Amino acid sequence: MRKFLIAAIGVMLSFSAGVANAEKWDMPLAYSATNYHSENASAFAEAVTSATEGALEIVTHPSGSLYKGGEIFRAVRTGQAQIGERLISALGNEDPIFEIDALPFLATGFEDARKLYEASKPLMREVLASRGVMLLYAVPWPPQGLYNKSPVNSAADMKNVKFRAYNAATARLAELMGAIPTKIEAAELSQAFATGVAESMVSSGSTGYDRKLWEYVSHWYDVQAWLPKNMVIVNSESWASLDSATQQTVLETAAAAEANGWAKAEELSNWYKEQLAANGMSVSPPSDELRADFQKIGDVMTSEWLERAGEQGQAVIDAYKAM
Ligand code: PCA
Repeated sequence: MRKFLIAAIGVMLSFSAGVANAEKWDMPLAYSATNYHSENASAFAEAVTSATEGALEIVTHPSGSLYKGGEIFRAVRTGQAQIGERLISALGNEDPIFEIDALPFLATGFEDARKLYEASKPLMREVLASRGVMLLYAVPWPPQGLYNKSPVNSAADMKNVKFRAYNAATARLAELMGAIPTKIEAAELSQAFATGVAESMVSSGSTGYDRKLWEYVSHWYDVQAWLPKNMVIVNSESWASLDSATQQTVLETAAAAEANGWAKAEELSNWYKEQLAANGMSVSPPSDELRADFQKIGDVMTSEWLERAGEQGQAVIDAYKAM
C-alpha cells in the first residue's frame, strides 16, 4: 500500500511539473491553410514549438476555424487567444493609423510597402500596446487589383455592382465608384460569389487564386492600388508570462518569419497572375480612364483619412515620403 502511494504521488508530481512548464497558445488565422500567410504562420509556430522543446507550443487554426478574421483582434486583446493574425487595414475602428495600409496609390510596390511599414510601425506599436497587444511580425499581400464579372473601362461601369469589401476602405472605394459594398470574409468568398451576393471586389491575385475566383468572374485588372499587410500579434499578458529566453526565441523566429513572408509575397505575386490567366481569366492593366478614376478616388480617400488621422497621420506620411 505504502509503495503504491509513493508511486502514485511520484506520478502526480511529475505530471504537474510537466504542466507547469508547458504553455500552449492558440493562434487563429483567417485565411486558408494553403495560403502563404498561413503556411508562414504555421512554420513559425512549429519553429517556436521545436526551439523551446515544447515549453511553448503554438497551435495554428487556419480558415477562420477558431475565430473569423473579424473576431481575431478582440480575441487576442482579451486573451481568449494568446496570439493571432489579422489584416491591419481592417482595424480602422481601433485607430486610423491601421488604415494607412489601404490608401489607394500611397504605396504600390513591395519596396514602398516596406518603407510604409517602417514609417508606420512606431505609432502602430504604440496604439497596439495601449490595447494590450504586441506586434510580432507583418507580411504583405501582393498588389491589389479589381475583379469583375464583365469588362471595366471606367469607374462608371461599376455602378450598382455588388462589391465585396474586406475593410472600411474597400467599402468606401465601392461607394465612391457607385457600387454597393458588402463586407465578406475571405473564407466565405466562394459561396458569396457563387450565390450572387458578390459580383466584384478589390483584392490580390493571391485571394482570387485561393478562392478559385475564375469560376465566378472573368476579369482582373492589375491596378496595383496598395499592398495591405497581415500582422501577427500577441496578448501582452501572455507575452509577459514567458521567461526572457523564450521571449528571445519567439522574437528571433518572428523576425525570420517576417523576412520569409515578404520574400514569398514578392516571389508569388506574378505566379498568382499567371494562375488567374491559366484558368481562363482576362488579366490586364487598367485602362487610362479606370486608372485616373481610381487616382481621383484615392485622393478623396487620402484627404478623408488625413482628417481622421490628424497631425500624427500626416507625420507618418511625411516620414514615409522622406525614406
Ligand atoms: N486578400 C485579403 C485581403 C487582401 C488580399 O489580397 C482578402 O481579400 O480578404
